[in-house]
Amino acid sequence: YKNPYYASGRSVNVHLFEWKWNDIADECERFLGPRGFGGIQISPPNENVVLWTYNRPWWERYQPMSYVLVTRSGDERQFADMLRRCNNAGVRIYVDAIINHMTGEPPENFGTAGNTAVYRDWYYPAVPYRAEHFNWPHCVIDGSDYMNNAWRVRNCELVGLKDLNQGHEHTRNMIVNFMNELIDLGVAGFRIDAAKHMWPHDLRIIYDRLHNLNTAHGFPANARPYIYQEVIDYGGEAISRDEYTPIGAVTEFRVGMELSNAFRGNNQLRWLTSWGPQWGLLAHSDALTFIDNHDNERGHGGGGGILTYKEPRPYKGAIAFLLAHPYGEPQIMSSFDFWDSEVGPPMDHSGNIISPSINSDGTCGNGWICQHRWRQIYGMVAFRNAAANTGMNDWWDNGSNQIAFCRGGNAFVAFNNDYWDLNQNLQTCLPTGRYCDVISGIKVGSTCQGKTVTVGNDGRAQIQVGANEYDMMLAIHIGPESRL
Ligand code: QV4
Repeated sequence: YKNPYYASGRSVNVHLFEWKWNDIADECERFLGPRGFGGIQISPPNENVVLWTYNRPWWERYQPMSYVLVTRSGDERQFADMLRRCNNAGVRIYVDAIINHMTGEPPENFGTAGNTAVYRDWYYPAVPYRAEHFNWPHCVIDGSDYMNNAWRVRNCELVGLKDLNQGHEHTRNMIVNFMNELIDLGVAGFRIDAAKHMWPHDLRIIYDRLHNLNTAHGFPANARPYIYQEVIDYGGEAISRDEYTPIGAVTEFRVGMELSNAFRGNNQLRWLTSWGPQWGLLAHSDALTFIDNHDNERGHGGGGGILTYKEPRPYKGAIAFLLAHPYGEPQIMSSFDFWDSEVGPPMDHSGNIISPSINSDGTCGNGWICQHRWRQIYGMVAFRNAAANTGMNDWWDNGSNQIAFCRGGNAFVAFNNDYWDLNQNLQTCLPTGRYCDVISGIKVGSTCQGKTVTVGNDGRAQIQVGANEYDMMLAIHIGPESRL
């Protein structure tokens, strides 16, 4: 369950938060496929309650009404078409699976596929679930439970969301059937929402009943779905991330916390020489790594202080480090613009999601941020692909916030988060030649629009990153995007 089964030569998962299936299919063919992205995390594909009361917040999708594949992102036909087109483009799809709970007791009672429920009776006819399929006695998690009561965190409701009992055979069957339908349609794996709120032994039974990935979509025989479980663990709680690593990968929230802290200038970059498990992080193969996610970029789910698109310079620095370093399986966020933590995606008066437009410079419009289309970010995706499975070597630092390292003999990166310029002769580990920095500009034909770096016979080059430059890093590699 810990292999994302990316197509060969690819890496990096991008969360296309609230995107429509048709737009994702287009994005796979016109951008993500050609740029070497490995996969996409999509918003929940199953029916959710419609909440006009709150002007259709993004979080209505975390309140399932049924497992019917109809949402604001599209219907089952569009979903299947997206899978076919993205898998053909070499880009895998991972589903955000909401299997801990159903709705709360919202003021409205219509789902995106037109189904209803009897909330007071825990009755969801379109699944079907009845009261006996939920955890009893009824209780709601208190803040203090996280510190001292693992049982209540798993058996009581998360913010009043009706809490399914994954120990019940019928409940498990409904969940397994839902997930297997998605696997058969071509998905490569799942983000398990609210995994902390479910018992690991119940989850294991569910995972073990999942089908192998669909070979008709290009997966190898006997491939198991990639599973990354949402467990927020900054330490000190009754439930630990380590209870979940025996059954799948886990979201490593400490990565975003530590790198946000460092790239904000609150911890010297030189300490990153030991980045990885020595920082108290999960083992490499257990960790799904990221800076921000859809919750903490807007202050949901606790743990503030995370860099987001709203602080672009340090954010891009942190993401560049995340993608340059071999540790973990990285994911990047692709957001819509928001001014309020509850507001949903760009939509028209009927509640239909408005598609992102693509500007002439390749960035997005219509309210979509599209971090994955930022040059500094997609440039680092190509860097990571060129680095392939090499390790980190030839670390250099100035004893402060200027650092540099190589990825085998394939790639080189330098960062300058000091208030003075970086201007050093450094070992790049690259073959002699000229390279285009993928941060300050792109290569167009055979010309470099950004900085050019000349590597000598000894692998060394003069590296310059001024303190007042637009970006704090420089990255070169052996791939066609950088080699001149
Ligand atoms: C309200 C009150 C509760 C009360 C309840 C009673 O706040 O105190 O008990 O009414 O009915 C929405 C509202 C929330 C409301 C709840 C139920 O925001 O105010 O409770 O609905 O009606 C997202 C949002 C939540 C949202 C939820 C469902 O973040 O605000 O709740 O969707 O729509 C912990 C968990 C972690 C979780 C994180 C947010 O350990 O698992 O909190 N993260 C995941 C997702 C997240 C999602 C959920 C879990 C739930 O990433 O996006 O919550 O699926 O850290």
